[in-house]
Amino acid sequence: MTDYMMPFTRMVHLSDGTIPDAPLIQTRRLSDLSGCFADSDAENALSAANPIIYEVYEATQNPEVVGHLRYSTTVIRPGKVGDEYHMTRGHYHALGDRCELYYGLMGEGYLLLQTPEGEINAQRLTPGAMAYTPPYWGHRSVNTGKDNLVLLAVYPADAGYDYRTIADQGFAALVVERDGKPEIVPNPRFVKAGLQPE
Ligand code: M6P
Ligand code: ZN
Repeated sequence: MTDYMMPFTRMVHLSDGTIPDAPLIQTRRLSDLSGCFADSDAENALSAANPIIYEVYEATQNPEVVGHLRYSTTVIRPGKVGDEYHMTRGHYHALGDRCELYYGLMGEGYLLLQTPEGEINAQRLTPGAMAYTPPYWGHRSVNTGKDNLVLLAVYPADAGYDYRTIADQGFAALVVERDGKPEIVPNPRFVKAGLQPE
């Protein structure tokens, strides 16, 4: 007999992106993003304060199997480390052929994507923007605004996370402030897939 899972609804507070009855809330501080920002002196200067960079409100703990979806909101606080804007750690999916949809709720920024070979793509995130991460693209979101960047993410529940590749490679591009405006510039420390850092 079919074992029916019960339907459910979660409310997203449209004033701040929080999900009050989220079964899991993850808080990512600067120390959780150790080595992600390019300017290590700026990172060290902020290490005592260890600010919150973003929070993830997991709306489901659906089983991590094909057929299910998971969804969450991400709230990225405004700010920079050196001249690099606050961002998520970023990941590839453990099952590389799984995709993801982001829906911008508040604030402004970018969904920054890359292939393992280092092709970069940036999709602007604003309220109402639906940005699609196709299979095999690594992805991270970046807050370039003065307020929180809030987005809803929906993805196959069996996608999983590969953080290792980003930790080893870095991202091929950085989103930095230049003359008061965001610019996407090459990351000199990026390591292409299959190559060892010098
Ligand atoms: C989005 C989704 C989540 C992810 C979160 C933070 O909400 O992509 O799956 O966990 O962003 O990103 P990261 O896991 O890279 O820190
Ligand atoms: Zn993802």
